[in-house]
Amino acid sequence: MHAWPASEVPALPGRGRELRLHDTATGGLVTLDPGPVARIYVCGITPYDATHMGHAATYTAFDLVQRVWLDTKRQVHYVQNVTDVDDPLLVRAAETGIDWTELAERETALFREDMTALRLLPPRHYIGAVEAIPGIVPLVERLRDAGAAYELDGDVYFSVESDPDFGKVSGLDAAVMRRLSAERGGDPDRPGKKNPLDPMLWMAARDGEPSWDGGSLGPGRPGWHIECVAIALDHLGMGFDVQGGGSDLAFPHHEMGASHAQVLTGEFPFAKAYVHAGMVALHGEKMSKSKGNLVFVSKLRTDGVDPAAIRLALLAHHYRADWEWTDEVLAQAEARLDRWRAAVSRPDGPSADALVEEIREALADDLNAPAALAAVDRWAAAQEAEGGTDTSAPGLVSRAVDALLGVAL
Ligand code: 5CA
Ligand code: ZN
Repeated sequence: MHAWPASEVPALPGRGRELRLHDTATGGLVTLDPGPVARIYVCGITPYDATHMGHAATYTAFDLVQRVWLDTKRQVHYVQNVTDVDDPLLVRAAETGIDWTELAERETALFREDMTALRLLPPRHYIGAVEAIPGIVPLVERLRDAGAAYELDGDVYFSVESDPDFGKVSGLDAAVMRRLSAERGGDPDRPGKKNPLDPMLWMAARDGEPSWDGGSLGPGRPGWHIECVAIALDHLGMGFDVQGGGSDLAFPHHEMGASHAQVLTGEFPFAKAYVHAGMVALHGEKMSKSKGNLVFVSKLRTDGVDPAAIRLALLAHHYRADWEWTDEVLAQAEARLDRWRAAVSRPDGPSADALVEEIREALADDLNAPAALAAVDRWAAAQEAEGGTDTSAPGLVSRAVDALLGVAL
């Protein structure tokens, strides 16, 4: 699949700080130590509806990761998937009478436009589940042949007990895992499973549903977790730096993915850090396609909202916090954008060298975007109150806000 165009990332004087991120597996901050090429996998959308503010917030968090790394003069090898065949997509297609491939293509195209408008840097590899199937089948066969997977009425399940490190990503107890498995796409109550938590690797073809050649597995379609594992192993290999997504992916998705990969390769860990963004709510409930309480990026854009203001609204919240989208959040972001634009449109101003370092330090400290915004606010307030004589300052602020925060002033 093609991704979307990259916006320019201006180079800044000096060098950024090493990134510290909260890792779900260890429950604390880790200082990442990527090589010259940092490797990150961020779980992509299931394209059955448009991008909402929750998606946008999560992808913006991982965009900051890229920007901090780029500022340390590293390259970033970023991979993202599109779950372009899965139950929710097929259900929505059936409900609306739209062909499932058309629905997926339409919503993926809209996602690309939203990402471009929000200046989210594109992944180097943007891979659909369907195009990954030829790589998924041999992985499932290997797991089965190694005794780590078993068949149940033609479907193939992964045995969580085959991974001695199962449970280390989310650190949850079995009862919570079982509840989350039922809520998030698993089938803990299906009779005949060895362990209720075992996730499906390959689903045998169902009447009226799309299916693909599965070699010795028979025709069918892939399970959800193995999709991301196949794509990540193919493009990044084991031990990549960050696996990212919203907090609802910690279990079962990232837990199961890590287990699949660890059993397949005999290596540990799948990712060095598992990083999870908080959930954005609307009217007191998590924004979700299934509940339908959504604010869409594309709708705001159609209403004439500046994408830079949307981005500032997202950045005003720490990525790990759960927060609520309101009209007020957007209004505050629009006012901030106006203040910042006025401040950088003057020919001179207070020196901005310290500001650049403050933004760098804030973002390196577990992506503390609210602290970075507060630092820019202070510079803008000083500019408004007393101005300054540094003719390079407004340009430097524009470039820093663009390069590090992705906001075009
Ligand atoms: N295709 C899978 C990942 S492989 C999937 O979860 N797709 S999704 O469309 O449901 O979600 C895409 C990303 O947005 C995930 O990282 C998910 O955790 C995140 N997300 C979904 N809803 C919210 C929300 N309300 N707030 C924050 N992030 C969210
Ligand atoms: Zn995923």
